[in-house]
Formats: sequence, C-alpha cells, structure tokens
Amino acid sequence: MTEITSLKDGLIADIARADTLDAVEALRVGALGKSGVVTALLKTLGAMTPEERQTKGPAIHDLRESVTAAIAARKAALETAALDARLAAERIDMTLPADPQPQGSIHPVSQVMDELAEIFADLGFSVATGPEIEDDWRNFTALNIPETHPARAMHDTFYFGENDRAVGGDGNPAAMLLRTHTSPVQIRTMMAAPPPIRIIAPGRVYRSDSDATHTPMFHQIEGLVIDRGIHLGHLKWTLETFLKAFFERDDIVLRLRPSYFPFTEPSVEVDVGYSVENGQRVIGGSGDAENGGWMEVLGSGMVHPAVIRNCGLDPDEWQGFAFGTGVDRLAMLKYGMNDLRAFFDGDLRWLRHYGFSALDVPTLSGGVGA
Ligand code: 2U9
Repeated sequence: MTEITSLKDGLIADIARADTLDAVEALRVGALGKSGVVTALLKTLGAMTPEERQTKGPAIHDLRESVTAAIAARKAALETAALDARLAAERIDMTLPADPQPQGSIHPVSQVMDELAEIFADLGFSVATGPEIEDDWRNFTALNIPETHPARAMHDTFYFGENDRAVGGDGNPAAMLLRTHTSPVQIRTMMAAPPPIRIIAPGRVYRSDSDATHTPMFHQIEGLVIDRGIHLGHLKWTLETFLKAFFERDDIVLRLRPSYFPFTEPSVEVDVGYSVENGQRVIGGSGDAENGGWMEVLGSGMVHPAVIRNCGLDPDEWQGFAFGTGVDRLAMLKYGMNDLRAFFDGDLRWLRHYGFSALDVPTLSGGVGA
C-alpha cells in the first residue's frame, strides 16, 4: 500500500513540474498508457484473491483517478497559459492608423474660427451660436430690414417650401429660410437675457450666389456689444485690437469709411492698409504708402435703435456696436489663398497644402496663427 501511495505522490509531483504539454503527454503515456505503471497495477487486480482485491483495489483505482485528474488539470493550466501568451504577443491596437503618417488636417476655416474665438475671448467676448434654418422675422424684420427693403433682394435668400419667394413668402414673419447672415444669433441673444452683452457669432450662412469670390455657403463672424454708454470709440479700439492680434502685426492702420447697413446707424466700413512685400500684398503698413493701398475687411456700426427696440430693450438706456466679416475672406488674406471655391472642393492636395496640424491649437501666448 505504501508503494502505491508513494507512486501516486511521485507521479503527481512530476505532473506538477511538467512545464510543456509534451512533458505532460509523456507522463500520461508512462502512467496510463498501454504499458504504463498505473495500467500495469490495474492489470494485477485480475489475478488477486477477492480479499486482496478488496484491500488493494480502492487504492489502485484512487491512484488512476488522481493521476488522470492531475494530468487533465495540468494540461488545462498549460493550455490557458499558452493562449494568454499568444494573445499578448499577437495583440493588435485597432485604434492605430494603418499607415503611421499623420492623417488629416484642420481646414483653414476651422483654424481661423478658432483663432477668432481665442482673440475675442481675451477681450471678454463669448461665442454664441444659433440655427442655420431661421425665420424671416429674425433674419430680416428684427434687423430693421422691412419687407420692401432692397437689402432683401441683395441677400439672394434661399426660402423653404411653400413660403418660397416666388409664392410670396418674403415678408411673412414665419417664412423659413437659410440664414443669410449670422445676425439672427444676436437677435436671439438680445431677446434671451438682459445686457451687458459681448458675443461673437461665427457660423455658416447661405446666399444664392456663385462665382470666384462667392459660394452659396460661406462663413461669417459677427460681433455684438450692448451696454450703457457704448460709442464709436469702443468699436474702433475693439476692431483695431482684434486686427492687430489676428494679423500678428502692430503696424495695422485702420480707415473707417461711412457706409450704410439697415441694422446699424451710423455704419462704417473698415479698411486696413496693406503693403507690397516680394510682389505680394500683405496686411500692415499705411495704405497711403507708395507701394500700398487699402483693403476692406469689415463692416460695422452702432446698432440701430430700432433693432434694440425690436428685441424688447430701451435704446435710450442701451447702446451697442456690431461688426461682421467673412471668415473665408480673412483666411484668404492671412494665409494667401486666391480662390474661394477651393475651400469647399475637398481636394486633398489643397487640404494638405493649406491645412493645419491638429496639434497646432491657436493660443494668444503661442501666437494665434503659429
Ligand atoms: C444685430 C445688430 C447689428 C452686424 C453687421 C456688418 C456690419 C457687415 C458683412 C461683412 C461682409 C457680412 O460677410 S459679409 O458679407 N457684414 O458689414 N454686419 S454690422 O450687425 C448687426 C448684427 C446683429 C442684432
């Protein structure tokens, strides 16, 4: 009996030490195979007397079962370890790009929008947004552009469905349209919360117009300040500070020209001086210089009292200034593109050339356009 016990202990210790599936298989054959030691012991049972069989039989059967179980357990443990090792070795990170080249770039319009948000945030402005599908009242009437105003025709509006201009939707305050400017965002802001207000409203706008300098969709940014005692000096300082930060030059010279917009009074168009460097026009320097000129970059003015009143505010208490410009145009001026249509072609060669790295986040400390 002690022989069987020590045989069992020995086999189980060998099985526990076996570190490959082949070694376990060799031990199985040596113990339980046709000529294995355990098989040999089982064969001796037949020749035993019934008494002998009664005493030795259970120990021999226990030996066979224990060895069988130990082999199965060791095999399972080695198989699991082998699978774990394989899974660790063959792991594929599905989130890695197939080609380790930087993929994609930030579109110049997005880059410029981020630059503008950064510059105006530093001046205390927050970013306001609104729907691109607007109603006639917020897009026109509230902005002091009544039904008969020629500015409506100039905006080449895309109206929706039954309210189409052709069937007389123009002037119906509920007629729906694609906003022709971001100004309805400022209307919404003025009606939603009391002044003081300092916001910029960047976004897509739509006009039925298409040539080298006009696309049916383009990007605008408008700004609005409403507070007590706001005057044209605040407007001029804000625009000058903005343009210096945007073009990253201190020699920005502004020229304010009287103009007309229905929603501002007085209205001023803002030109900046450019100079010619290496045969290219660059923003900066006096426009009156021998080799330079003036370039229109912004429209602006003091918010018309009628617009303030339309939003439920008293124009005797609240005044403000507003401005607007094309983001695409600003991008072209700063980064030297000449065809607006290329902005929306999705041509990868253009995007690779003019796109920005995703890590190139505009900051004032790092230079907005760095
Ligand atoms: C409210 C009150 C006043 C926004 C303004 C302009 C002047 C302007 C154009 C420049 C080129 C649009 O992209 S463009 O075609 N914009 O000249 N925009 S003042 O005035 C507002 C807006 C909202 C409530």
